[in-house]
Amino acid sequence: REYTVAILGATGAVGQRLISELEKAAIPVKQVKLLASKRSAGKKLQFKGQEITVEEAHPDSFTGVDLVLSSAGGAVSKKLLPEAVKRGAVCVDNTSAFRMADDVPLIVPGVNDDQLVNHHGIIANPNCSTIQMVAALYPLHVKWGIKQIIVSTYQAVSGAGKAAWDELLQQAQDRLNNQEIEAKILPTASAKKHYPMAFNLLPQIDVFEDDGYTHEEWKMIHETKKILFNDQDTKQIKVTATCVRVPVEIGHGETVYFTLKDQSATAAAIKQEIERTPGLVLQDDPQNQIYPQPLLAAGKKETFVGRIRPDQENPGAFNMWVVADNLLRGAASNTVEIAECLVRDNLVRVPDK
Ligand code: A2P
Ligand code: 11C
Repeated sequence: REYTVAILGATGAVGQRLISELEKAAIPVKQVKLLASKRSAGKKLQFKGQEITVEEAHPDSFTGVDLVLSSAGGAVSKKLLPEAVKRGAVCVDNTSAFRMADDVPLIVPGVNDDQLVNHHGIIANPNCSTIQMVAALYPLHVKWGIKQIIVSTYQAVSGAGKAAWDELLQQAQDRLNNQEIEAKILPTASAKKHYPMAFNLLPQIDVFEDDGYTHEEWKMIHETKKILFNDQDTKQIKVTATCVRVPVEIGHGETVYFTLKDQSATAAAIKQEIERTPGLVLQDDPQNQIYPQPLLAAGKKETFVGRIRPDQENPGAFNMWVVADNLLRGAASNTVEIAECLVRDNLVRVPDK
């Protein structure tokens, strides 16, 4: 079987990578449709050396489409993906629009792709900072059982989209030219106030919830529980997060403190598990200053793990440092890998209600 694939948000930071990941994917592609907003209609992009004209996305764009890979923001997904499903397309969505819905599997391939069989037309790709943490913790969870996670993130600006990324570069240039810095987008476009990102740190990603946590922190907590525990007895695992935006272009970093149920784990055994898990790369040699860095992870699909060490005070507790390309591992590669699993398992079909 060959598939007609639509990429929704094809002109965005993630959308461009969806195109290049689909080019390399184990998916027989019959035709590709590139969809974006009215602003981009008529723009030409390439797929496997062939020129394709970007079209404005509307419900009928999905007629005849088998598979949608979407990354055009939550509001666009909410409006258009149910229309795509109505027209028979299976959608892998990179936004937060449907992630916590009961009938929507939230998938990290290699961790819980066995859940794909339960889909009803929409499959959600988790938040980028959740994916890399869950990918690194999963083999440890299988072997020793995770009890608690305390994570702090150092997140690149590209996570906030192309316009935010451009804003950082402009601010850095203006600062070096001794010109005034303008802040219009970060920490998040919908916020009342905007602050400079260049040469600064912003402890706000997305909007604040009433409890004082940001929505990004909320996502890390709840998505992690849904993925690792499939919503069953999520009280078994405690997760808390602090998310910080840093002036890095690509690559989220995370310090992850975790405690294990089985106290027989050692740092050496944890390193061995990381090393033998496909998709994870161990970079952990302090004597030779080997550790993961965003500049080294950018452009790669793997999750990089290092600085693994036991807590000196609490038995069964460890610290580690996890880095991944947020646009690839945290978004486009994960989405395309989900699509590959759907093709592999013959699940590119919308089940009858
Ligand atoms: P466009 O380039 O035409 O604005 P990013 O996350 O990098 O900001 O990218 C967002 C993506 O979502 C872009 O491809 C953008 O297209 C697309 N997009 C934004 N609004 C809409 C919309 N109303 N309908 C379809 N695509 C949209
Ligand atoms: C960021 N993690 O770095 C966000 C971007 O829920 O898919 C991804 C938002 C999401 O700003």
